Amino acid sequence: MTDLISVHDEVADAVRSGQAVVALESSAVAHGLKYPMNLDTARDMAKAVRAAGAVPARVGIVDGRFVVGMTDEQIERFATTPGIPKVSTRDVGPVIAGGGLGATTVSSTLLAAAHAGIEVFATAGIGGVHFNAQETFDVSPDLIQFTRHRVAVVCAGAKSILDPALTLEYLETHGIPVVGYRCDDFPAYYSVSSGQRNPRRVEDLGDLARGIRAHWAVGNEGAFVVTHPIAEADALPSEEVYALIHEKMAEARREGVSGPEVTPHILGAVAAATKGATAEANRSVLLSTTALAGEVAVALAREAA
Ligand code: PSU
Ligand code: MN
Repeated sequence: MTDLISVHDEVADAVRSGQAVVALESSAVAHGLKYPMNLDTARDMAKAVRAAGAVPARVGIVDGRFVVGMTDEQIERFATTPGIPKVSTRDVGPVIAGGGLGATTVSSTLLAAAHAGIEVFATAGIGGVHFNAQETFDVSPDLIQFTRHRVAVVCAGAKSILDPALTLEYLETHGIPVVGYRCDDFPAYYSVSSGQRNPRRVEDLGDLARGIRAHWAVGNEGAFVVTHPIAEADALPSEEVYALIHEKMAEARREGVSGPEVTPHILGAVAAATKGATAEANRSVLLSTTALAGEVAVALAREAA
């Protein structure tokens, strides 16, 4: 196992001594934003985690090893190498065995984070239940992975290309709490609201941390989702974004885009159509969720299990 997963010393030491650590995915670097914005943003995310008093741990598959706590050089390689495969839970074994690079999604990042003992993870928007999943069965493995690990997931809701109501139903079914940090509405990634409400809201980080600890202390195994929206000033108007997304989804269906291609394809099409406005929003929300995740990790470390 240790041959296959390598945990950076700083991360391993922090976990061992009960310090705050935040895991981050590498799909956002390899696929989410273009160079050089992806690299700048990745660096700023690490700074935001550190500014909150926590240690960042970027996860990716590097030369056939699952790395928890990528170095700046490794992150730069991810930001500049074209065609790194998107690796979700099902892909991890074969990609490691193949010896190459793999950009981990939320689902596979959680696997490595759990192995390293990291309790907090941040992303802009989680994967979820896709629109029309009744026909396509397209439910992100992110949600399934949430049922397997004790990890607090800090995010601005689900990606805007997903059905927020069905995503919340799925999370409820699997006993995954969704708590808005100082917000009523379940956010929508680029937009402040998805039109759905968070099932619960909390005002205070200490209360949030105690709620997370209690959820796990009574025997729950799964994730605990904390939502916080994009800053109002950087948000895109949700009606326009949803209209554009539905247009791009219909185009993608006609072109036969399916499976793991759906998410990067639609996000890319929307970014192109908005001339980068969604990329700017994506950057903003990556930074704000990461900063909050640092604070959540610190609060959680204070409320030791
Ligand atoms: N951002 C992108 N493309 C992606 C992702 C993010 O521009 O592919 C990844 C995220 O890491 C998320 C995953 O976990 O997509 C969800 O993909 P799917 O809907 O295929 O499960
Ligand atoms: Mn899918």
